Amino acid sequence: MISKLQLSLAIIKPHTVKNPVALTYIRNVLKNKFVVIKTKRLFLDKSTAANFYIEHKDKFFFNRLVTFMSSGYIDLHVLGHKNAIHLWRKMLGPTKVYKAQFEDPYSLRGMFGLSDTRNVAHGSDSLTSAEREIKFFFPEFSFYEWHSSNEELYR
Ligand code: RTP
Ligand code: MG
Repeated sequence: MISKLQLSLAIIKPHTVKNPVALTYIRNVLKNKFVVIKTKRLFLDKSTAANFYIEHKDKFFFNRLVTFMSSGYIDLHVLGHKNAIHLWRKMLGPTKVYKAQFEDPYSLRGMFGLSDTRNVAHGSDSLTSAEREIKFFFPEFSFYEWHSSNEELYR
C-alpha cells in the first residue's frame, strides 16, 4: 500500500513566492492534484543553496542559481501522488523558458517563467533525488510514520 503514493519535492522559487497571482494559482494546482504532505517556507543561505544544488557545481550557471535561490523566501512542498515525480515535472514544463513558452505555453514555466534560472519552481527528477531532497529539507520526516497515521486515505 505504501508504494501507491510516490513522493516528490517541489520548491517554489523566490520570484514566484513574491508573485501573488502565480503563487495562488500554483497552490490551487497542488491542492487539487496532489496530497500536500509537508509545507515549509525558508530563506536559504548561500551555502545551503550550494549544497542542495551540488550536482551542478561545475556548470556555468551555478553561481547565478545559488545567488538567486538565496535571494528571498522559497516554499517547499512534499507532494504525494501515485506518479508524483513525473506529474509535477510535467506540470512545470521544460526547464528552458523559451522552450516552455513555445512547446507548452500553459505549463507553469510557460505561463510564469522569466528566465532559465527564474523558471518558477523545482521538481525532483527521480526517486533517488526525491528521497535525497526531502531528507535535505525535512530530515525529521518519516514517510512510514506519516503513512501509518493517514492510512484511511489510501485504502
Ligand atoms: P530543477 O532541477 O530545478 O527542477 O530543474 P531541471 O531539472 O528542469 O533542470 P536542471 O538541468 O537540473 O537545472 C538545474 C537548475 O539550474 C537552473 N538553470 N539555470 N542558464 C541558466 O541560467 C540555467 N540553466 C539551468 C534551472 O533553473 C534549474 O533550477
Ligand atoms: Mg534538475
